[in-house]
Amino acid sequence: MSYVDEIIAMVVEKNPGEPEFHQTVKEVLESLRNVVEKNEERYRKDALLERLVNPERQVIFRVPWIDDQGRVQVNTGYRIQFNSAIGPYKGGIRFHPSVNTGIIKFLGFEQIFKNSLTGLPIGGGKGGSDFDPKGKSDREVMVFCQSFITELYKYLGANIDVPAGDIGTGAREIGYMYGQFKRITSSYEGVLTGKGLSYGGSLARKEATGYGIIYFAAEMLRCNNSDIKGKTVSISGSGNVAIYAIEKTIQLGGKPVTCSDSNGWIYDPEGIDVELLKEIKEVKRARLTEYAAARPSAEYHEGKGVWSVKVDIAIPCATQNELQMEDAKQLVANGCFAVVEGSNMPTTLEATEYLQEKGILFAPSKAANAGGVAVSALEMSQNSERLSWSFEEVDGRLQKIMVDIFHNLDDAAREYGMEGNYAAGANIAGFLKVADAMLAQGIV
Ligand code: NDP
Ligand code: 2IT
Repeated sequence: MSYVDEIIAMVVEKNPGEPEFHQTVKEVLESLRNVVEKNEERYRKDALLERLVNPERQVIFRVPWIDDQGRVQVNTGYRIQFNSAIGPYKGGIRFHPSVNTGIIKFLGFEQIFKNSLTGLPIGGGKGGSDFDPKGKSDREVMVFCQSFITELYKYLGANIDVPAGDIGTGAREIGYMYGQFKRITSSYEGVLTGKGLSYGGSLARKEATGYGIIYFAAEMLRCNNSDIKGKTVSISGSGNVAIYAIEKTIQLGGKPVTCSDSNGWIYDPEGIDVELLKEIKEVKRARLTEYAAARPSAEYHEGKGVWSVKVDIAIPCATQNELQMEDAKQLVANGCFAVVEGSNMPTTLEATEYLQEKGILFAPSKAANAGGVAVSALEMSQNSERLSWSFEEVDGRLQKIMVDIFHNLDDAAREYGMEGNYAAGANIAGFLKVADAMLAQGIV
């Protein structure tokens, strides 16, 4: 059995009931076959792949809190510090009822390579809880966040582990966690990113993931003799990532015609009204039915269906495995020519293979959505030097980072004989830097 196959089999055996983690390990390691074969002796000697797929540290803890009825609620908290070869652990915190060990492990593993691709000194980590902020009062969210960080703070630090937002965790939650961290430690440090602008946050962090996705897409299209201008685009989700991907698409002359939440989806043939969407999601925290009610051109549909709309470009921005084989077939049949992954691992393995076989331009999430964590790393830099950069400064750096990521993975794919396979290029380029650092640092 090859080294790669041995490791995949070991991961499946040693991590039962964690299908998302198996999926990412398979996806990454399969595309590293050529690289691993070239260096097999050295990698085996140092058990490089065994160490890569085993998190450096995993913390799982109880999060008790009291709801508005005076009842005690108990959730589970997680932080997986996956790899610190190139910098302190860095990655988001997800609050969603579906969160479990396998989901946090998949997100943490992806984060290692994503963070490496940014070119900035950040290692990979991820955390979260099965807590659902939806429908909770502000007080309930606050006391939950305080309880969560009261346990987790022991493992955090500006040079140790720096969490940020993800699904269900935005500026409100980061603020409550930051306040409690500061209270417990008496230390004012850049220990979380995505902070509010009045207490150490970075301009353009809120926009960074969505804008970065579109900057990446624009460069990929440019290098394939195309353009976003004049293209129709389907986007899923209606959270932080979706909203700013929609906004930048419009700014670059494209027309986003869909968005979704966990209840249903919108088709708006005149183009999504992003200001209305922001008002409903960021201010009112309401459902998409309100969008349809306020916008005569929009249709609201219950359930799933965003990928059934005829578009040129599809950009999933909600959650993992939201774009499946049937969706991929429908997109191709409708003439879609590019899929840009905004959410983490939105496309199943078989749907990815199908899209690639059909010659669809396919931008993998660990590259396309790296703008969020990249600007988080810029927030860390600003906190370290106790200065704040202008929006233009941060946005300019973000654009350059996204363009550089595209060329880095495009070059890596070519060098290893997989031209145009951007998913493989991202895995190879991300891996090589981390592997080099791990080998240099000895058996740790
Ligand atoms: P938000 O919580 O702001 O928004 C998530 C959106 O996706 C909501 O519209 C939500 O609907 C929908 N959604 C979430 N889970 C499901 C589900 N199981 N089924 C259907 N719809 C769902 O999160 P973000 O926008 O921050 O994150 C979106 C994706 O982008 C995630 O994969 C995240 O990991 C990834 N990402 C985020 C980054 C960031 O900086 N925030 C950076 C890089 C990647 P509803 O409100 O009804 O639940
Ligand atoms: O998936 C991700 O890259 C994030 N949720 C952002 C992580 C971060 O540290 O900004």
